[in-house]
Amino acid sequence: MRQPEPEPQSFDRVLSSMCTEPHPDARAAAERFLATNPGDPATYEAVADLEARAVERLATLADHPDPERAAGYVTSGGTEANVQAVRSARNRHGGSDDGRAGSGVRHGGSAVNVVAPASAHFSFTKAAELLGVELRTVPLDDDYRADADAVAAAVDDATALVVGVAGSTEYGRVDPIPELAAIADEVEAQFHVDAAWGGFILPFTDRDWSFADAPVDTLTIDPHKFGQAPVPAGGLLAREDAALDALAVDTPYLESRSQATLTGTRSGAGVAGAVAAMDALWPDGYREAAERAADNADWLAAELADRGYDAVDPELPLVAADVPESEFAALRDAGWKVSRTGSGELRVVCMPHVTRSTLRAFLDDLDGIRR
Ligand code: 0PR
Repeated sequence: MRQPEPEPQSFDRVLSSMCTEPHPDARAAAERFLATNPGDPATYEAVADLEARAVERLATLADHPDPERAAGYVTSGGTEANVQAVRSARNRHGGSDDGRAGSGVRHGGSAVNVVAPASAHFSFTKAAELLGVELRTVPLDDDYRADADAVAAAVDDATALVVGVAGSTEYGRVDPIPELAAIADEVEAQFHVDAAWGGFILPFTDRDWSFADAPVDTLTIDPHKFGQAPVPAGGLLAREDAALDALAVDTPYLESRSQATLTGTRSGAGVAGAVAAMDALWPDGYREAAERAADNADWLAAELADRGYDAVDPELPLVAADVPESEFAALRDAGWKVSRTGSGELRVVCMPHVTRSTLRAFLDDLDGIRR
């Protein structure tokens, strides 16, 4: 007997996901390239060309000093990009600048370390476990950003990588990137910025740094989050080829000679979808989405504060507020897909599909629950 077709989750009440409705052009492009594999560029040449375009577009967005020469690739998501950034730094630590393992995992008998703020995504925990490096997490300042003094105190000669977050998962905070870059530079560590979510919003904010002027070595920036591309499409960008060279393994029976990606067969749909989304939306579409999201986040935070909730002032468009457990549970029961921070605040991620009228309906339900 035929089973009824399952329906995907509608985005109507999804308030704390970092995924969103893909742009229609991106959906169509993804479908066209469904059966291609950018992991074998000598066979699937068109998608390999598209991937080069994706990297150039991402590098332009991220203000890379020379987008045409940026290194990088379309990953399966932010997790893979972060794991690979750690792996590249580990392999380069103590070695020559042109890649391949220097002193490798060990440094004078102790494990190589990665220094990251407590706000770093849990993908860094996975990376540390997989790669046998020590993850040193340092406390945040009072406003949920990396505390640069604490980072400076945590680094040493065995530090292969310093991580900064530009758009943290829980509070949407941007770390003091230039300060962290300088600390990494002092101990000759690589510097990685995790802009998996924030990367498509940052160009439209006033910030005091960019890939071009802060010495950022690698950057995570995910089309499948605020880039409005279909899943799976993450992004790893590098200032120079050496970061990717440090990841390359030989591929004896493929026409292409080496592979720097973590996965072998990859989604051509992800690559094509990412390019189509960026072609359609960069820069005006992304600017509009970022500005609308920022307005919505400010509005929602103010509305929640008016109702007496302690709301964290949004930096990037993510609102956190201390809504009591019982009200949170009632909102979930009413079908709102909301989640909580580690310390229990309700989180609303103002993604492009989250409109003002959705937020009004959400507040109406909240008001009903409070009565
Ligand atoms: N870096 C940052 C700053 C992130 O926020 C995330 C994911 C990642 C890296 C990892 O990215 P991938 O999930 O693409 O590997 N942040 C969200 C989170 O963990 C991911 C998410 C997305 C969760 C959609 C739920 C959801 O519906 O909360």
